This record gives sequence, C-alpha cells and structure tokens, in this order.
Amino acid sequence: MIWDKKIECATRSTIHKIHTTRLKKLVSTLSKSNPVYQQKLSALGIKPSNIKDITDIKKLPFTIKEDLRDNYPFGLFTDFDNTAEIHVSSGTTGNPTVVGYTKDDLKLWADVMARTFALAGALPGDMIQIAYGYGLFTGGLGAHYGALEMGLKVIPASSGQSKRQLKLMTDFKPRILACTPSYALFLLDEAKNLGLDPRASSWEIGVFGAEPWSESMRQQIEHSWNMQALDVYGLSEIIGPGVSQECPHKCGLHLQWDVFYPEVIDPKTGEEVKEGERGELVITTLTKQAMPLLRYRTRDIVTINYEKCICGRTTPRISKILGRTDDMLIIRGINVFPSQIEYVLLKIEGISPHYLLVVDRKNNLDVLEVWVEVDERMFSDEIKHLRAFENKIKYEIETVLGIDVTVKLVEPKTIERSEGKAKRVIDKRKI
Ligand code: DLL
Repeated sequence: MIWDKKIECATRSTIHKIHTTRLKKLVSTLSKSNPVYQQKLSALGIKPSNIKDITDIKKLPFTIKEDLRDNYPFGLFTDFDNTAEIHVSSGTTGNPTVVGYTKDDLKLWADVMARTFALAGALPGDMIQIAYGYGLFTGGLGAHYGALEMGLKVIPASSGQSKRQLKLMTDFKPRILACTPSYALFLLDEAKNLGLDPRASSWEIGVFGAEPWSESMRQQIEHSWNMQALDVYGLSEIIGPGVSQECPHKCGLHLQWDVFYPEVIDPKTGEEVKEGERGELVITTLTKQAMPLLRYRTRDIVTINYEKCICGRTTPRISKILGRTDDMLIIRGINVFPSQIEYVLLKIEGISPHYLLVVDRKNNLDVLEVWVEVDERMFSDEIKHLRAFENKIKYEIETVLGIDVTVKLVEPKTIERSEGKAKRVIDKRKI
C-alpha cells in the first residue's frame, strides 16, 4: 500500500464508525489480556460493555510514561508471545522505555510510514537515503519498513559518517533524505568543507523529525539545500515515526487517526481543550497488538485542526510540536531526561547532589556538558584522581544516555542554589 485514499480522505461519519469499532475491541482486549489495564479499568468501574461510542474514550484512564517504567520491561504488553521486534527509548530514570511489535504491528508501521512518505511527495521507484539511526531507536527501521512498503529504493545509511553520507548522495543521487533537521544542517557545513555546492544536491525532499525545529531552520535548510523540508512526528511508545507528517502545503502534520486516535487536553485538568487551543497530545493506539496504549499522554504540546486540507486529505493536522509539559530535552535526536542523569549521579560516591546540564549547539551539532559538584573530601584529591573520577562519571552517564557528554567537575558550592525549584538545565541552543 502506498497511501490509503479511502481512509485518508474518509468522511467524518465513516471514520467515526471505524473509531468506535476499534475502541470497543481494544478495551475488550485490554481487559482480557493485561493485568495493569485490568486494574486501571476496574478501579474506574469500567467494563468493555460500557464502551458504546468513540466519545466514551473520555471515561477511560490515561496511560503515562511512568506506567511503562513501573511495569518494566514487558508489563504493558498484551501479546508478548507473538512479539516480533523490540525497541527502546529513554526512560526517566535507570531503565529505558520498552516497546514491542507483533508482525501485524510491523505491517501497520510499514503502512503508516508509506503514507508518511507519500504525504511528503515521494513516488514509488524514488531513492531514499535514510540517515536516522538504525537499531534500538525507532527512526531508522521505521523509515526503512515504510520505504520498502512504498517501493522506494532504500539506502540504509544510518546516522553519522557525514563524508560517506555526502558521497552516497553525490554518487547515487537519492531524491529523498530522511534524518533529523539538525543533521541536515550539520551536513551542510560538511558539504561546504568538501567544496560541494549544496544547492546542486540530488535531494528534493527532506523528511525531518525526531526533534523540535523552527520555521527559520526550515527556511535555512530549504534555501541552502534547494529542497522541500517537511516535518515528521512520532514517538516510540505509539509506534515510532509515522504518527503524523506534513504534506507539501505545510499547514500542519496529518495524523493517521484511523489507527492513532488523538485528543488534545489541558495537562492540568485532563479535560479536552477547544479545537485550535494549545494542549497536550494524548494518543490511543486503536489497532496495535503487542503493546497497545490507551490514552497515552505524550507530554508534547500541540494544537489540532480538523478541517479538510488543501491536499484533499481529511485527517486532522497537528501543529509543529510547541513544547513539552515535562523537562525532557532532545539532544542529537536522543531524548534525555535530567532525572536519568540525576539517577546516575546519586549512585556515585564523592559528589554532592548538585549538578547542572549545559546544552549548546556547536557547528549545528548538539553538545551536552554535565557540571558536577564534587564534595570537599574529593576536591582535596590529586588532579590525576579527579581526571579518573571525571572519566568514570562520563562513562556511567554515557552508558545510560547513549550519547557523548563532557563532564566538568566543579568546586564545592559553585553551582547556584535555588530557593524554589532547582535550575538543572541551561539550554543555549537557538532552535
Ligand atoms: O523520535 C520517533 C521519530 C523518529 C520521529 C524519526 C520522527 C522521526 P522517540 O525517540 O520516542 O521517537 O522520541 C519521541 O521526540 O515525544 C517528541 O517530543 C519528539 N519529537 C519527535 N518528532 C518530533 C518533531 C522518535 N517532528 C519524542 N518535532 C516526541 C518535535 C519531535 N519533536
């Protein structure tokens, strides 16, 4: 399947029926096959027979990232026996967030990613360079499955190795580039260093996402590379990339709502906001099997628009991500929670519980510096011991985060104390 006109251009009443049938089935499955959901539903006195219409979704409990953490690793799975693939993304403390797919889920992923590429203007037979990371991150493989489904020619370049990326582009002439927007900008500097003319590149379409980016970044990418830069949004818990994607009209990201039912709520009250108002995006996966999620609170702030788009699709469109309701940072496309770093630091002896994360963007690449205050006893140690200590902390943090960090040990009482909520992050990036 390339794109699904019947679904993507369906009338409201058709979609309403699909939503209702699917929600009923989902609630029935959850109440039969998952103890965590059984408990959540029975705490609210909800039985599957109470669900008569999709609007009844409001009666159902939310699911949050902490539910995944508390039931690590597979407690939220409903069909572990038929699980075929497992990915992880960042958790808030020691353990990562685990997500799983049955073979049918992988087919769903391929389908929604094929719709994604079609939205961006890709045509079967086009060549795509996928420079999202392959592996546990959902970016690379999700894009890969969708590209195969659509009949694209795939270059599975994965992330990094910029010179090689540019050589692949120059020699093979792919029409589409899929990577984080900051990497598209980073490649620009590399191209200039190599004496290439970026405006002459073969890339015509960019499918860029996994991190926030502004209109000014879009303009810079489009102008410098002479290409269309389109936004793709998704999150591992829901499926990975493939939740929503801009079409070339660039008036919001079309959300695949026949399978990912959206609500936009006031994060404080949990009530739905009016159409067009900012709120937290909540998604229910209506058809996933291995690990479906009920009313999952994404923590991403958006607005939503249900009007038909100029492109003809009737799928609702979310705005670009306008912020987060928590303190998650995205550094080089990787989600980082300050609490993950705190968790590591608190287990190391010789440091005080005061730290500061300084994030910056140098040559279009995110860098993270972790300032750690050592205690008095440690501070009086020899310099060589301090270096070894710095390396130990660096190693521990990098093992959990999966990205390079610089650790800077600072003297006791250097990091500013706050009377209110401690300030743990200085983000100097101008996105
Ligand atoms: O980033 C999935 C993905 C891969 C999306 C490739 C697009 C392209 P996670 O690692 O679980 O999954 O991170 C999900 O990243 O909740 C957002 O806060 C943020 N995010 C993802 N796409 C965008 C975007 C993938 N286009 C988290 N704009 C989400 C802003 C984004 N933020």
